[in-house]
Amino acid sequence: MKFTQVITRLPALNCAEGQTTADDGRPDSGKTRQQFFRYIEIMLELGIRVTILPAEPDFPDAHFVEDPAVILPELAIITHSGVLSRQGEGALLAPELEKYRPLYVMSDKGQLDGGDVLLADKHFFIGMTRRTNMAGLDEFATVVAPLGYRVTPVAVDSGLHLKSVVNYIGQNTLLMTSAYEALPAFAGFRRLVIPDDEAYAGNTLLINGTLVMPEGYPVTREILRQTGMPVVTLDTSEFKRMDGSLSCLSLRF
Ligand code: CIR
Repeated sequence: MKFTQVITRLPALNCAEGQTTADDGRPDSGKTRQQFFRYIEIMLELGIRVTILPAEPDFPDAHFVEDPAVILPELAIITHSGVLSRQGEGALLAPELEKYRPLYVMSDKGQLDGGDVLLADKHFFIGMTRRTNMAGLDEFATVVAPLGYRVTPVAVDSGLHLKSVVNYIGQNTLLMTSAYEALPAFAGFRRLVIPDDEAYAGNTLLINGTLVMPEGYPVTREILRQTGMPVVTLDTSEFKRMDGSLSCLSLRF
């Protein structure tokens, strides 16, 4: 999929107050912003138009814009997060998304975070996690199935979201850890398996033919280099402290 635009949000200075399971110290807000601006710079270098929304200190996770929404060519879906502190973020994004797409707002009957929504061509794989449940998947499916998308649940045993470690990098190829390699759901894909101690690098983004990956994962970098696509790395240490990675920092369309 060719992207022309991303929507992002400036990390709030109290971003350390967001949710996290990582036991890796609190992020520094100044360094978080530096890493965020490098991310923006990479997007601009790749020819993408970038929208930066203002920081939202009442929602210290709100710069992880991937979770409260999913953007498709046909519409945008505001999700219903599985964590209370993030449930207001969709309403903050809605006016921006409405500029580009008709909106569907999910009900509170189920839970779904965008970080669990992996799209490979016209097939959605949805991680079943602490943030996303079957009722959320079912409602999502009622919206996208009539548009020709398939929807398949994927059990996730560890980590925050499915896309924390499994991502589509084009040409029928998924990047993943070994835990997902034998899943029947992914049998039809070429699977590039990265070492467990580099699991964080499973969150690599394909942006118009370039792979954007976190810094410090040499084995994964070599695996990606062998795809023949250019690879760009950036330091994501502060986002990692908050369970965040590259895909969560933007909505791409
Ligand atoms: C959270 O726990 O919701 C945030 N601290 C991190 C969200 C990361 N989102 C993502 O990977 N899609």
